[in-house]
Amino acid sequence: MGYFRTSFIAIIGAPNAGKSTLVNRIVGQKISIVSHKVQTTRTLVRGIVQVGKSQLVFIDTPGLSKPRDRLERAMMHAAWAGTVEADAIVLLVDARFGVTDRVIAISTALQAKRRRAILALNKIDMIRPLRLLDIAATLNAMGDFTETFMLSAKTGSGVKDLVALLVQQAPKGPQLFPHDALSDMPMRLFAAEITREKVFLQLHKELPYIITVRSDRWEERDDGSVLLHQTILVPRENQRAIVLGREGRRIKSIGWAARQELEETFRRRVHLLLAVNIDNGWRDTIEYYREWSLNFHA
Ligand SMILES: Nc1nc2c(ncn2[C@@H]2O[C@H](COP(=O)(O)OP(=O)(O)OP(=O)(O)O)[C@@H](O)[C@H]2O)c(=O)[nH]1
Ligand SMILES: [Mg+2]
Repeated sequence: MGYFRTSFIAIIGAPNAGKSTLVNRIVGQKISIVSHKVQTTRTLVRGIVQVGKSQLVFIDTPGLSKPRDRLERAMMHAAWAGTVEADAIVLLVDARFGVTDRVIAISTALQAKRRRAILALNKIDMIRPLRLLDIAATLNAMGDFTETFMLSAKTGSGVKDLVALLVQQAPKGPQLFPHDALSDMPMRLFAAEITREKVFLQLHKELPYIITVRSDRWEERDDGSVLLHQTILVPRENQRAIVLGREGRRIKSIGWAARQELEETFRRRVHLLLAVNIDNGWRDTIEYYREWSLNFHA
């Protein structure tokens, strides 16, 4: 009675287009962190949904822009690598900004790689319908898109239609993940991502970019709770002081927000111990790249 179908779908686009929001929306649970700042996503994050006998694996990717250093180079490399393992590509565009140079560059790069993509205009809750038609027409005249969708990852409007098409187009294939799997990211790494998201939400300017978060210890306790030790790494002493805040208020607030979400995500009590250490070299340390499955030599 019908074959099993499996499809890998890469969601690509400029930073801040709403890629992670879309993947979370489709999966029905947060598996990839989101913020209002660009370059929140640092590596490939896979979100899984099963619809009947089709399993769709969505690959959330770092936003495509011009890399300025090793980490960003590795991020861009990962994003394009995500399209190589994908059966389908969705180019997600922030409709508020329309046809930007960044979007043109991505569309051109897709053509150079001879990959056709589905075009999805996002954030339609924020923009007039007429403007959308304009953007869709301009992009379709320029790039090679198989379909165009207009949606809002935030409200969910239009998302079902995109998923329905992807199910319909999924190629025959084996079931690769359990039917109820949501993501393939290890718990410790996702736990670090949750805290990193709070850093993105609560710290400003360049701070979120020069910081990383590491889960050092994950200890299961007899009472069912988890003791989690994490370290926030910052390059310099004065930045450490900012992360700590006056009388430790900032770090307390970051820790509080992270713990709330960790408890919700893992459905158990979490004791979170957050340290802030100085490490000037994490951006050039191969271990971090390995942990995130990023290519240090990209
Ligand atoms: N109004 C509105 N906001 C949205 C929508 N989708 C995403 N956002 C917001 O856009 C911002 C960026 O969302 P992300 O999902 O982090 O974007 P991203 O493309 O993953 O960004 P990077 O990982 O940095 O490349 C967040 O503040 C989201 O809440 C949408 O459909 N409507
Ligand atoms: Mg993202």
